[in-house]
Amino acid sequence: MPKIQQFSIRGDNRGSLIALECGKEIPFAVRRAYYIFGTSMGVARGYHAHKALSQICIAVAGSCRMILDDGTGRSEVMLDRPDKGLLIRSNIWREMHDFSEDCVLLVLADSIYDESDYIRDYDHFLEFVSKSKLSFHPYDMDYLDHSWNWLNDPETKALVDAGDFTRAQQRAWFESLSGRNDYLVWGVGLHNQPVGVVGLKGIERASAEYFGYFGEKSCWGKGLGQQMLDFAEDQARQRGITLMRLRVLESNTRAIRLYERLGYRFCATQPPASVLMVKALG
Ligand code: T46
Repeated sequence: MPKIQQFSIRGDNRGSLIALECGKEIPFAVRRAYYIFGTSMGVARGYHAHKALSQICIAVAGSCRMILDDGTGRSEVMLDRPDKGLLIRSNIWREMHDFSEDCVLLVLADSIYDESDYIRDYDHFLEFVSKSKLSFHPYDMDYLDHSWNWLNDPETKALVDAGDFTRAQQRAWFESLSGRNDYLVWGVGLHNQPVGVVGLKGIERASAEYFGYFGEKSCWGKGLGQQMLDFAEDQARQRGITLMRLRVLESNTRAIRLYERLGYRFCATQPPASVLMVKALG
């Protein structure tokens, strides 16, 4: 579960230097930095999760032990080197222990401070993650039927920028899937109910285009989109894909904010109303 970013040390005979750039070593736009230091012996910190925040923690001096918990299991990471960054996404309970006297823990965050983003009670955290855990399934006839309804809703259709298609064309597309190696699609579920679709298209060699949407509007604005992207990126990495593209309507500012937060950068505009964003998968 813990994602460690290894940073390059640019050293010479005068000493060492580490440079961190957004979009390279830091997979999001940094909007805040803070550092924790002078922690008294035996004091533990943290004991909370974030609903949306992503952060990278670096022990630029000294060491501390981090415990991360995703609601299903715990893991530990010793942060004891300035060239090691620990990426902590949302919905992860964190605890910090065993601070060395000289520890300076630098934290780079993708948002400004917002107390309402904290979950400071462990039972509340467990409830929050279990309520909002998406599941991913083979795209079957049931999802095909749901997609028909979802993509015939004018609001969803406009947001997804889907063209017109008939039921027969949709069926022919579905039947073509098993023979294609440039296209992958999964159904997305919440509490065992179909709620959306996620996939990779235009797969060629090391690059692919991400697509995903929630057909069930009850899922909109709940901060669930990150799980779809995490899933698609994992699937892409497993297939040796190193460059992810995506297209989004310029007017879909909520989605653009999420993509930026997860490390996607504007690459080009796609007339009449879309933008192309890209991300190098680490
Ligand atoms: C996290 C871990 C790794 C602010 O006013 N602005 C800030 O940006 C932050 C981070 C904190 N504060 C205030 C809020 C509290 O009154 O500073 C005080 C200490 O914060 P907290 O008790 O949340 O500190 P930690 O060390 O338990 O947790 C911090 C971060 O809050 C948290 O996001 O992931 O470090």
